Order: sequence, then C-alpha cells, then structure tokens
Amino acid sequence: MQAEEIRSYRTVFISDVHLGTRGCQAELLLDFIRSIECDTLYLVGDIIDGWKMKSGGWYWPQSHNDVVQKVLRMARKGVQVIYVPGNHDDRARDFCGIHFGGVIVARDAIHETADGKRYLVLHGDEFDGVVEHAKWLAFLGDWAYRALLGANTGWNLIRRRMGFGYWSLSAFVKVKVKNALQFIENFEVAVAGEARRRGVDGVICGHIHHAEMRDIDGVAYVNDGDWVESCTALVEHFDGTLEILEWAKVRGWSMLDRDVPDRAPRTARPFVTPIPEPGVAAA
Ligand SMILES: [Mn+2]
Repeated sequence: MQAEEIRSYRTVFISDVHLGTRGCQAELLLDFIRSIECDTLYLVGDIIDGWKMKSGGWYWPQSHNDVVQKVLRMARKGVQVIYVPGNHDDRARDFCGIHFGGVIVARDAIHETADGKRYLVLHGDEFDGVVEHAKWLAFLGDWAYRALLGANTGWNLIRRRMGFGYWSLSAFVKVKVKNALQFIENFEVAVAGEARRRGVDGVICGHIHHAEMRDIDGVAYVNDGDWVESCTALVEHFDGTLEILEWAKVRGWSMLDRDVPDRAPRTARPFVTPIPEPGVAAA
C-alpha cells in the first residue's frame, strides 16, 4: 500500500452519515476515515438510518459495512469513540450510558477543547419543531439554491414575455427557500440558546445537513454537516482550533465524479466484529 499523508487531529466530529440509504457517500467517508487519526471521535447522530430499515428501503453495500468496521476498529485501537444518537438512529438512545466495543453511547456530551472551551455536543433534532422541513432541506444544497433562484428569474422572464403576471414558480421557490433559510436560522438560534442555558461556550451539532461555524450572541454555533451531500467533518486541531473540512474539496474531487478511489477491501466481513484474536495486528 502506498504511503499516504495521515492527518492528525485531537478530535473529529461527523454526523448524518445515513448508512443504509443510497444517499450515503460511504466511499468518500471511508477515504476520509482512512486519511485521519484522532484521539477522540464523536458520532453526532443519524449514523445508521433506522427509518429506512423499517420502511423497507434498506440498502447495505460493502462500503457501508466497512464504515462500521473501521469505526469499531478505531475504538479497539484506543480512539475514544462517543456516539450521540440522532432521530434516524433513535433506537440507539435506549443504550445511552452503555459502552460497547469501546464505543460510549450518550444522549449528549460536553467536549472540552485543548484551549479550554466547553462545547455541548448533541444531534439537534430536539430543536427541530417540524422534521419535514429538515427532510426537504437535505436536498437543498447551495447549488440547488442558486439553480432555483436562476430558474425563478428565467421563468418569470418567459412568463412576462408571454403576457402572464408574476406568479407561480417564483412565489413557490421564494417561499420554499425563504422557509428553508428561516428554518436554518431558527434552528441555529434555538440550539445556541440551549448552549447558553447550560453555561457552555458553544454547541456542536448536526441534523440539518448544513455545516456552519458562527457566533450567535456570544455562543459558538458549530454544525459538522453531513455525508449525504456536502461530505463535511468538523475537526479540532491540537491547539483547540475548530475547522470544517469539506472532504471532496480537500481531495479535489467533484461530487458528480463517481470515480472516487475505492480502496475498500473486497472480502465481505461480518457486520458484528468478533473479538479480535490476540497478537493479530489490526491493519
Ligand atoms: Mn437528524
């Protein structure tokens, strides 16, 4: 195997992976996981999509298995893995307080950075009054937003030339986009408010598939994004600095490019990891 640069971080946060769905960018996530090492890994919810499992649309290729295997291996090798379940993997919330395979399950957590800042870590669906909005948001990337606004302008130009009034797509798109943006704003303010209430410096969450790092009235609001479309992770450097990594951008890959290098082992392995034999070095 080629020697490759491994990026070292104090802490890595990922969420909204949605394993078990076709939308999950498992190959990119595997590439990310193989390219990093960290002391602590937070899984900030919606890692496995139990909703899809129930509704029958379950999709579980080798790469999804590999993600689970890789994370469990990290835990075995001494990485502190903290799993904060989300609303799509809410069954795991029954296991809060339990350790399995080196993974700690918790309803939420307080993370202290190297420079002494304290962050509340939670998935965020608690602050999502209307879950439907979040589902629709998952499909709204920046490109979609721009495309919709562009379509809106063009649409009305055509309508005007044809003698129709200003209506329809315009209003629809604008209200939808405005609702979506308003939803993000409301969500961010609500989550930041919870951090303020708990007396911490900031909050780290996921859920709305929208990576962000900003100050909201003196509280740091940080969202690690998702691995369905934006493929983002939040990393903490050893000096405590937080950074959002857009992995496809880091790699210089287009999200439309299907030729993502696939270095996943081809042999199928069991979903549940057996107890490792002593003396066998994990690759
Ligand atoms: Mn969620």
